[in-house]
Amino acid sequence: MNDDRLIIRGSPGSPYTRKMLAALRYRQIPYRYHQSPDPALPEPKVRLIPVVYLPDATGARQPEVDSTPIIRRLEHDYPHRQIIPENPVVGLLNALLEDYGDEWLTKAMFHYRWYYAEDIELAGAVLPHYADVTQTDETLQAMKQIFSERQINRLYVVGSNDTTAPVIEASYQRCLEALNAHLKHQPFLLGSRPASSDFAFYGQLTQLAQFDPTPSRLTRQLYPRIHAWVSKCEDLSGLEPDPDGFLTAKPTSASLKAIFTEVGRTYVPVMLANAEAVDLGQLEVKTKVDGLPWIQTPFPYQAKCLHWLRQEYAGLDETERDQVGAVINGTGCERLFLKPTPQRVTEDTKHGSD
Ligand SMILES: N[C@@H](CCC(=O)N[C@@H](CS)C(=O)NCC(=O)O)C(=O)O
Repeated sequence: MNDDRLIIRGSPGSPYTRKMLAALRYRQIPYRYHQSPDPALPEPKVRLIPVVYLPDATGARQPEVDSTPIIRRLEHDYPHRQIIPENPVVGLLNALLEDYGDEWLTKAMFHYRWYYAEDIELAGAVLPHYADVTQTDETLQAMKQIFSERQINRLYVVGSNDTTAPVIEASYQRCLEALNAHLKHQPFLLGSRPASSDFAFYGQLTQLAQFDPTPSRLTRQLYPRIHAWVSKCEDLSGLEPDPDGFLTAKPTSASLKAIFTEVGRTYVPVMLANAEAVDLGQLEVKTKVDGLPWIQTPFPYQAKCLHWLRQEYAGLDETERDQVGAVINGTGCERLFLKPTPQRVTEDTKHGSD
């Protein structure tokens, strides 16, 4: 039998896998979910999950990693129930929020999981089972040790350290506050239907709000609405989207602006400082976030993300830029687009976030 369902390989503990799966479910795209490698399928060049196997020009399945471009390719291949708003202004706002979810919220996710003893203990105990629940207790115990040590040693990748811990944690809490206030008015970030940015937030929050003890306790206690939102977003296959469900080009809601204010306060200075450090070949990113020091190893993939966002902004006409400005001016996000300097774009990709 010819099975042309899409194949996705990933793991329940991977926020980007959860992002991709939820997007596929909402989009009603038939898929097969593999939770371990299939020797019959090629491995991607960059060893990340999720891996989505997409047909090339000859119909052969090719492994692709990186949820953001994969989502855009699927918009083209399956033109129903789309999650990239057609309006270029709302599209840009969505791209920015998606990137914040993928590249900033993931710092909180990885930080909480591998920084505190209680969280390390749970992740270390549970995650190795995802490869195979029938492994012996001895093997699982050995995996716990190896995997935890490896991940703790990689905290530097997302910029989690003793200096940045207070910034990351305060930012997670403010993000929840802003999201909670926004969800009082509308079910999704950009209207009454979900966009790719919702799935980006959802992916990270499957772990932060529902798995890792420290951040999930906080989320459950203070923001039950967000806990529920995450559960609802898991399977939106039955939601009938209103064709006009995305915000119009002039989204004016104060609660949306508050989310962008949070983005501008944390993600923006770090993305700008990181891109500059990558561009200048520096060994350290050093900046201030919210008046507090931020130090991390440069992350070339995130410089590439900034480049993509600037490219999208550069494609807007004058009126559209003014409309974007009406939402983001004064939030700090406008700084991303002040000086579209050419970036040195490298071929690496990000890694290390589950
Ligand atoms: N930008 C990628 C990020 C994917 C990513 O970082 N995946 C993590 C798991 S959530 C990973 O595979 N890390 C490498 C590892 O754990 O070995 C995406 O959006 O898909």
